Amino acid sequence: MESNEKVPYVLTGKSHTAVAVNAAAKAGEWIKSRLGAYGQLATKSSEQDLVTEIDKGAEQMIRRLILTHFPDHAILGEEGVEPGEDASLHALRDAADEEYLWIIDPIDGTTNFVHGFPFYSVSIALAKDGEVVLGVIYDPSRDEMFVAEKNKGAYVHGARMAVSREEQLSQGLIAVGFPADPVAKLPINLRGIEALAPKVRSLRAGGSAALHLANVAAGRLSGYCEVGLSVWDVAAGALLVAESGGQVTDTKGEAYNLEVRNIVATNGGSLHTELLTVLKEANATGF
Ligand code: 2AM
Ligand code: CA
Repeated sequence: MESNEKVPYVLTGKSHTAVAVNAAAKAGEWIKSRLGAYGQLATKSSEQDLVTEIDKGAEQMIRRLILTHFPDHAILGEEGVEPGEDASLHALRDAADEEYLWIIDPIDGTTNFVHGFPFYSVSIALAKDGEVVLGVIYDPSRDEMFVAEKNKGAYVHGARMAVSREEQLSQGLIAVGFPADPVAKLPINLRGIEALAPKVRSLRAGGSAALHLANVAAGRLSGYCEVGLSVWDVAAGALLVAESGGQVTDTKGEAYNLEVRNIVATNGGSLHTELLTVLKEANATGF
């Protein structure tokens, strides 16, 4: 192989992890190749909630790859579910009895993808008996593959990841979000943003929940919080953060589970507690 030739993310064998990594890499490469050529743009639950043919095509691609290897597994994908909060919760509850449930977001950060802003990702998680055991997030723009297996740590480019070490919010770089629901969720997040801004080193809003979580896991962000997300936005990233030594809870401080929509993920410890307190005092937990 020539030294400048790209090494593809192809794992041999058909373990759950190999299939997830290969599916994320294949979908990610295709998505990136279609940047700026996404065809028709449609909206879902609101004017801010975008979907393209690339989202749907990528989900199909990932579904097919998974079912080729694991035909009896269940799949919950963003583009296979009706838009809206209740629909996604119902879909999750319908799948609650499945032993193996794959949870897919073919493009997390579709708005960025549409605008050509290079911060979007493919997110694939596998839950066994309702608990996430595998999380894979691929960032095509930076060609970074984030992989976590339950109790086996989290890796990027094959190197073990660890969360950052800031202990105080005042030293923290914290990511937040502007959710696609402008009526119910945006005002809650804005209260949190206003309360956090003067207390942190700085805030960032990249526009992909999954990539925020991957970057918390990699120690590049101290934490991330957002109210009103869906299971496919956070399932893989939650395991990445936990396996990197961080902490993932809802905005009340309860441990992460698949139904959590209001998320706080940090490097853990006192910074996590501080962030929860700020959100509570600002009436920005979403509960
Ligand atoms: P998406 O690009 O897959 O839609 C940005 O704040 C985050 O919110 C992104 O991760 C984005 O994911 C997610 N998001 C966008 N629309 C959403 C919706 N209707 N419900 C929940 N999350 C949404
Ligand atoms: Ca999506």
